[in-house]
Amino acid sequence: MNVTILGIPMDLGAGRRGVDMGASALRNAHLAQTLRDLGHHVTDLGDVPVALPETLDKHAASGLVFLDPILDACRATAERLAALPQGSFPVTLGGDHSVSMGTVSGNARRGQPAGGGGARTGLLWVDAHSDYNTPQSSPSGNIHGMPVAHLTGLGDPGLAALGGGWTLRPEDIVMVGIRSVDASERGLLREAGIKAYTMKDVDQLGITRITEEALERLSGVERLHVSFDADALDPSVCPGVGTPVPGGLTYREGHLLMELLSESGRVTSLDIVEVNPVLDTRNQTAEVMVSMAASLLGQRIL
Ligand code: B3U
Ligand code: MN
Ligand code: MN
Repeated sequence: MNVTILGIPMDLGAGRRGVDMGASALRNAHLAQTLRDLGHHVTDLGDVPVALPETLDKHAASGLVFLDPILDACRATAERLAALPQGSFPVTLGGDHSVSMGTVSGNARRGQPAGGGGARTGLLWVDAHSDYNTPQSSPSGNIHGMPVAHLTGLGDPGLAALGGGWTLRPEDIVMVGIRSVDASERGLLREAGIKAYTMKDVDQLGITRITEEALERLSGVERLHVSFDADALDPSVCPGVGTPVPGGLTYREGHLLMELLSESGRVTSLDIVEVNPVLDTRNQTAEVMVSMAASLLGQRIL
């Protein structure tokens, strides 16, 4: 496969500094070479330009923290991804999870005529958090807790317009690993009818059944994007994250999920986000996330 790596070194959407170094940490953990060793043709496009928080006024034009520079970075990300050749498999490296408003929109728009919206896209959101807050519901005001809501057209009109008129259908979203949802966010998720597998579901049903159900539910989509937040995995596996939540996916559950998705042959793009080297132990989180990408992209034991 032609794999294209693109970094978005942004921590403007997070409450803590440091995830801007995540893309660099993943490269340092030999992402490109690992994927080349699996037989892929890998091109690294480098990073999308992202403003440094030290150079910015937090609340420049509106009430949302760093809204304008986040919009700029997401727009630039979406444009780069939309312009890639059809059939390439983008691996996008965050950055905090607000980058996914750009990655999902750009991947949906690739190969579509200008102004033609986007391809019907399924989203597998692997995360401790559902990231379905709007600016109104958010208790923190951090935009990395809001990307999925904006992808479905809710929230700030500028962020919701990143798809250029295209939005994600709530029925095309499946979440896995969820164990932290804010009270008003829960209501929004219910209203939208988004399918979310919590850690309770993981314990009761197991990853195999969940993956099968998710793929069945998403059987009608043309493209399938996996957005993998490192905090979906247990903090003992991935300590380098800004908002760790106990009781996460084990190393084995994470790999099994990626292996089953790989076997399905359905996934067309991947995000790796929320890796925070400042909080990590000897780059462990980046190394684990590179191994997850390898499982998704065909690594087999035998
Ligand atoms: N739901 C909380 C916490 C949070 C969401 N995503 C992360 N943290 N990484 C919020 O701020 O919206
Ligand atoms: Mn997230
Ligand atoms: Mn998270």
